[in-house]
Amino acid sequence: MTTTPSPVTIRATDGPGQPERTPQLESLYRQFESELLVPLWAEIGELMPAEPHSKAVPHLWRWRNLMPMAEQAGSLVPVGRGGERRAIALANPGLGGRPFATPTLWAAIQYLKPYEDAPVHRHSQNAFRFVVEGEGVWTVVDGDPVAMRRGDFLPQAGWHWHGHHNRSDRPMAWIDGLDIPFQHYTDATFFEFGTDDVGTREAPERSRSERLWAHPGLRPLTHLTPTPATPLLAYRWEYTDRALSDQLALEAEGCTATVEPGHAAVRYTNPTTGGDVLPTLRTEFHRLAPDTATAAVREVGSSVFQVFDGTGEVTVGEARWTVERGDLFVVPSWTPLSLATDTGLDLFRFSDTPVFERLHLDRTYQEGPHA
Ligand code: GTQ
Ligand code: FE2
Repeated sequence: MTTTPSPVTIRATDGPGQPERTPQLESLYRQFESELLVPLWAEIGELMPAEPHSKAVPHLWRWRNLMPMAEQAGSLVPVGRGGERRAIALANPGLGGRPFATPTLWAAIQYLKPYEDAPVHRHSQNAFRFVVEGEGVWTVVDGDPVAMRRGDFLPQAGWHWHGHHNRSDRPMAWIDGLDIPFQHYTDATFFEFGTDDVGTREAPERSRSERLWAHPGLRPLTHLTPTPATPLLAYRWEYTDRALSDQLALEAEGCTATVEPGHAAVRYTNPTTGGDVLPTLRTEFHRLAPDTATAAVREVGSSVFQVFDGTGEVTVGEARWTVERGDLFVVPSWTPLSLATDTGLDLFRFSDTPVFERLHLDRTYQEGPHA
């Protein structure tokens, strides 16, 4: 008779509070294994550490390496029903080869050739696009065509129909952020196919969502009920850029406007609540003035950054990189992050912080000033 090996392996460990390793103990452990039981004392160090030790590691992906591969995918890989998107995900080296940038976040480069369509679908995952270069693609969300251009942030809440359409004679690449790993690990994922064609060839300058919602401080009286995700489908670069340059100018005039000297920052928000744009994702834009260094900060939860402009030095835990336009890097939970720049540095950031805040598991720790 063959016995199926137990998926449980108990490692005997030494140390305070650990049992003496006798043959009787080994025999008890084999009984535990065959009955699918695991004692806390063998796992406590990993399961209940004093503070988070992420399996994800700090990592940097260079835009100048990603783009040529996205272009090659453009000539080798069709975009259509089944594969759905020509999207290439960042796989954190600490996460076992899964296409996950962090335990909760998906980050991918997506590429569409001239006049290509990515078919309509919807899913429970929350998503957004951020554009570091190029233009010409309209993302069509529930039939509303939204132009994508450099610097624009385009959120798209879960369970809304969406497809993408390249209206131009040039290819375009951008990044996608989604909560795919979070919904995967928690078994919360739903998905549905829509039409193969994005349906509309309209390419309006302004989407219907912007005409309704993109007026600062003005709420349409027809839409006074708060919604869990933002109804605004495009946060345009001209507003983000001006908000950040105004913060730095106000700081120079002696007003409190920056998070620390030379460090301007904005959060993209849902105009119906003032909270985060998407239930699971926080998105921000940070601008460091020339010759600025930030204090090291640790936070519960993970982030992905993309350099939008400028150059700088990024330190994440033990890792340190010199970064430039388009580069993407990961900050795992509770790993200190500090930034420094001579030239000035513009950074887009997304994180899973809303999940932790909602569950009252959020913590932040600011270390001393950056040396
Ligand atoms: O553009 O709809 O990177 O559904 C991953 C899943 C992009 C998208 C991704 C998606 C999309
Ligand atoms: Fe999608």
